[in-house]
Amino acid sequence: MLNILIVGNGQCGNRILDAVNKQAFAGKNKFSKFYSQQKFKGRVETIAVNTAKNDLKELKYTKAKDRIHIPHLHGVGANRNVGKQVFLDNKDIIMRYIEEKGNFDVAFVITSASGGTGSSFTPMLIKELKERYDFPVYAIVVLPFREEGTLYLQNAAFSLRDIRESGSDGIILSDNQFLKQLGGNVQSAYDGINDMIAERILFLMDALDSEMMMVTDLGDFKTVMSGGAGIATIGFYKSSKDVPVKTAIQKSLSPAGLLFSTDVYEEASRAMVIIKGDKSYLSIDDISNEVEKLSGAIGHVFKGIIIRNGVYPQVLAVLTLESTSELEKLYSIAVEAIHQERDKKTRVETEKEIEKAFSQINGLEPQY
Ligand SMILES: Nc1nc2c(ncn2[C@@H]2O[C@H](COP(=O)(O)OP(=O)(O)OP(=O)(O)O)[C@@H](O)[C@H]2O)c(=O)[nH]1
Ligand SMILES: [Mg+2]
Repeated sequence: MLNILIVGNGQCGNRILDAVNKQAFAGKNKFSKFYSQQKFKGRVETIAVNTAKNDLKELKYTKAKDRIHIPHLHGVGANRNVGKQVFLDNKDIIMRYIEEKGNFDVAFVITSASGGTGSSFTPMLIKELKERYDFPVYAIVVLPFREEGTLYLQNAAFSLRDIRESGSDGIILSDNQFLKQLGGNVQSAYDGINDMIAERILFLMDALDSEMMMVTDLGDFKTVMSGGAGIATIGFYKSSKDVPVKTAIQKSLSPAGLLFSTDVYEEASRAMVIIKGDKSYLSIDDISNEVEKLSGAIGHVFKGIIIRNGVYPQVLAVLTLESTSELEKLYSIAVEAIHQERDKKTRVETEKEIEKAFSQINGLEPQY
């Protein structure tokens, strides 16, 4: 049985955490969150951290005692420098809170890369966790829509670098832009994306903590995540009818199954593929063939099988990447954004001219 810590930082992190709690409580009655056991097999502690009280209030499935409000007016307004200072000022409160939650075998920290609070708290929190504890810490990071503006783009570029340098054991990427096709308006797109990420996190926890026919465990996950460039993503497919398991595996690795744009066969470095379902749907030969295709292309692939009676085939694929052309593209847009902001700043400085203009009326009063 694993002890798992999941922290959601900032609005995006909070909301994905809430989606995890929602799905973990699914099927229980509506008051279950107040007293009943979670559906997780291991012990899972979830903590939502935010500077904005309203973001925390909006959560529906995360217990009030699992929310940490760091008072700072209304968030940090996408300013990561402010966010870093606020974290430092409140580090002891946050770390004490985690300490009191007991021992853990693994932690996940969820955040957007582009806001202010989550993207600045996350690398600093991971650094603290790594200094104090021995367990691995993984970041689950949401990339912005590319048209969200220059500040978000530059935050994404710097925060990803900070998270990578924080000592984190790996970064799992999910990309709002890539997943945009999912929903109509922004809110329903967010909800859809959050549910997708939550479903994968729960599947992963199940896979690391199950009595499986063919086993993958935390050790395998660590090995996968340590491969490649420290960047990973997750593929998933859940069939609603009896599709051949081979097709389900292929779909989990196809663009429609992934959280982030990559050509798995070109860019992946290591993988863990977990198949869940009723025994009658899971042909071991087909599974082996399909997994061998992947390992032939990329290297090592861990394979796990979870038998669940009456369940149609479901596949989760954790993939670490050794290169990513999509991230390179994001960084070149971010660089443009940084230049744009810098130019604007120098323009604003030359606008001190305006002060000069104003100074001409110093000492004068309007005459009527
Ligand atoms: N997938 C997903 N993305 C979200 C959600 N909420 C916000 N985002 C994305 O997150 C980024 C903004 O970051 P937030 O998490 O809102 O910012 P924050 O950490 O609260 O920081 P401040 O508000 O600046 O203090 C944008 O790129 C949004 O598109 C959500 O519920 N789901
Ligand atoms: Mg916020």
